[in-house]
Amino acid sequence: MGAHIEETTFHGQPVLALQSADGARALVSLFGAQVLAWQPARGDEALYLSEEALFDGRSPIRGGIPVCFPQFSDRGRLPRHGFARTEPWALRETRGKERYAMAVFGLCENDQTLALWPHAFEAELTLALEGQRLDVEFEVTNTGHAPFAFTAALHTYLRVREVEHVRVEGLSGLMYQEHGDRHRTTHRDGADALVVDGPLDRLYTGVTRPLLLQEPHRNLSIETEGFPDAAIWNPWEESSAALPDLPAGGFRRFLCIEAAAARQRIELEAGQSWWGRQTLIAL
Ligand code: TA6
Repeated sequence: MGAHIEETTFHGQPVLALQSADGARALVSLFGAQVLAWQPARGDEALYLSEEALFDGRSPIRGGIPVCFPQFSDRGRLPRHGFARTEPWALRETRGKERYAMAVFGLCENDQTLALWPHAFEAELTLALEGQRLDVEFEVTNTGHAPFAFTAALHTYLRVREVEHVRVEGLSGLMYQEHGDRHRTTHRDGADALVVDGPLDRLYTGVTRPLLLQEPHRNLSIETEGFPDAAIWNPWEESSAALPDLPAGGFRRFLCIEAAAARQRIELEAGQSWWGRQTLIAL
């Protein structure tokens, strides 16, 4: 039996439901080409999706893997995280004959994006699902006649039972900046592992090793290619109050570990492409 891929709806929004031959499952909204859910072949749902998430086809969806492009966070004049997560993407290709399930989504400039960011581009998000592994690739091509620069991230909400019982290994010795630090002071992470016991909003740079999310009952590895940075975010109690699409206590159920190209803007000449990948493996 091969994989199974089906266009359907979720909270009234068009989504693609994928299942690999070995039973791994994922759900991707065409709005934002956003992975909303991923369940490996063996194990529980691995992504957090807020019970209060909005599915109005305009607002960002709180959870899963939002695509941040052409701007990460508030590092520029565009709306936070850019416009990719609030644009309808096109389903370009699906592949389900093999054991894995794969889908490609595409977005290019339109009147809305040109009004915000005057550049012609082609963005592609490719998702591949099999076994314990979810691969998400993001490619940007400059289809215009002049160079442009952008920042980007896959803003992954990893579902956890209790964020205070989580450890993240792989960040030790790396440099990071705290979001909101106007001076953008750079710190070195001296801890053996990152633990979450308060609001956390950091951008780590030079992330070349896989990261390991550890919980008492399971581990999950996060590997990237092409993304030099990693953003780590949990709003904790204080900032959660300002997020109406996050239920009370919801901050305890996720940690965002985001593959990012954010510290340095990526510059593309006309016709050039950039590519990055985030791979999640449920161990
Ligand atoms: O990735 C961290 C971050 O930039 C935080 O500063 C916080 O704003 C978070 O993203 C969520 O942003 P959102 O626009 O989805 O509420």
